[in-house]
Order: sequence, then structure tokens, then C-alpha cells
Amino acid sequence: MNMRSNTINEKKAEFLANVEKFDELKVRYGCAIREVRTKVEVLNDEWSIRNKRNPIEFITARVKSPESIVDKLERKGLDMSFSSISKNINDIAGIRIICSFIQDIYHLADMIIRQDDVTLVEWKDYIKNPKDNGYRSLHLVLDVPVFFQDGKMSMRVELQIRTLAMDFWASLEHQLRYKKGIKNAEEVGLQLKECADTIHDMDEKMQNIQRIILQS
Ligand code: 0O2
Repeated sequence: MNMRSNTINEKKAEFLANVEKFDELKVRYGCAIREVRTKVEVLNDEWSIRNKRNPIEFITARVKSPESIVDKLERKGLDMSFSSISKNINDIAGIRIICSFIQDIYHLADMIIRQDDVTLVEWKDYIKNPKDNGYRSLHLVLDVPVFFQDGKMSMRVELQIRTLAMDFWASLEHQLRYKKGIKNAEEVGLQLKECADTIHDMDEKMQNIQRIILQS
């Protein structure tokens, strides 16, 4: 390890020692997750009455760990401070919604952003514009109000909405990204890209089959 990485690691360790501040952050963002998750669950329940099916397969959520937050600050060359976190990191509170069909993703996203207490900060459509590695998902960055004892705070939440197949792919690709020393990493990356495209074809075919069934 050289002197520069030593200094960075010391800076990270020093920042991570703010345990109480990180605990507070975890609680506040955890509350924001609960607010948005309830909105999504309400829509899912109502949808099931109207359309006799649930568009959502499952929902997962997490508050980013202090270590991942600090790694992201470092990766992006940002200031190691709590104001920098709230200003620059959009996915401290992350909710992942897994839908059955691509069309459901957009329908759900529209219903969420139409709510008058939700502010859409960013709409990143990696389904229409997949990443070079094949990653597909719809990312929404939202601001939602949360009422705490000391008043109302606007909290940021990132929603990742994707199909089951896209999620299966992203989980495996995530392992590739974070695991060092994978043999033939480049070849594995190419194979993953091929899988991403196959999965997308399959998602589109399943959507068409569903349309035919519904119209019959
Ligand atoms: P982790 O470990 O999953 O939390 P920006 O907001 O534009 O400044 P950012 O935050 O990189 O930059 O935005 P983006 O592209 O919306 O990515 C946020 C998250 O989406 C990532 O968080 C991943 O969870 C997921 N993601 C984005 N690209 C990929 C990808 O190519 N493969 C997989 N598997 N997931 C991806 P983190 O913090 O990077 O990682």
C-alpha cells in the first residue's frame, strides 16, 4: 500500500468514526423508505382489485451502509462530509421493485411520480438506453417529505424498477463487479452482455404473450 492510499484509508476511517451521525442517517433514510414503500404497496393492492393481478413480484429495500457510502464518495472524488452525502449520493435509501412485465414498470413509475407529495429529481431509463454491459432497469430519484419531531424534511430515495429476469441478471453481474481476480473477466463480461440481450428478448416475448392472453 502506498502513502496516498494510506492517507485515504485514514480519512475514511476517521469519517466512519461518526457513529452517531451515521445511526441518525440510517433512521431518517429508513423512514423515507417506509413512506415510499407504503405508496408502492397501496398501488399494488389497488391494482390487484382493478385488474385481478399483482404487477409486483416483490420489493426489497436497504439503507446504504456507511462503508458503501464512503466508498462511493471516494469513487466519485467527493468531499467526505455529511452535507456532501445528502447533496451528492442519491441512493442512500434504495428501494428495488421487481415487476412481472416491462409495461408494468412504466405504469407503476407513472403512478408514483404523479402523486403530489413526490418530486421527481431524476428519471434514468436504462431499459430504453441499456448500459454498455447490458444493465437494464428504470431508476427514479425522488424527494419525499417525511415528518420528524423536529419538522418536515425532504428525503431522497432511489427506486430501481425492473423485471424478474433483469434482476436475476443484475445480481450475477453485481458479483462480477465486486469480485476481484475473476478468471477471463473480459470473456465473462461478453457472455453476460449476451445474456442481457437474450433476457430482454424474452421479457418482450412474455409481454406479447400476456397481451394476447388478456385480449382473448
Ligand atoms: P451498489 O453496491 O449496488 O449499491 P449518479 O446517481 O448518476 O451520480 P450512480 O449512483 O452510479 O450515479 O447512479 P446509477 O447509475 O443510478 O447507479 C446506482 C445503482 O444502480 C448502483 O449502486 C447499482 O445498485 C445499480 N447499478 C447501476 N449500474 C449497474 C450495473 O451496471 N450493474 C448492476 N448490477 N447494478 C448497477 P452502486 O452504489 O453503484 O452499487
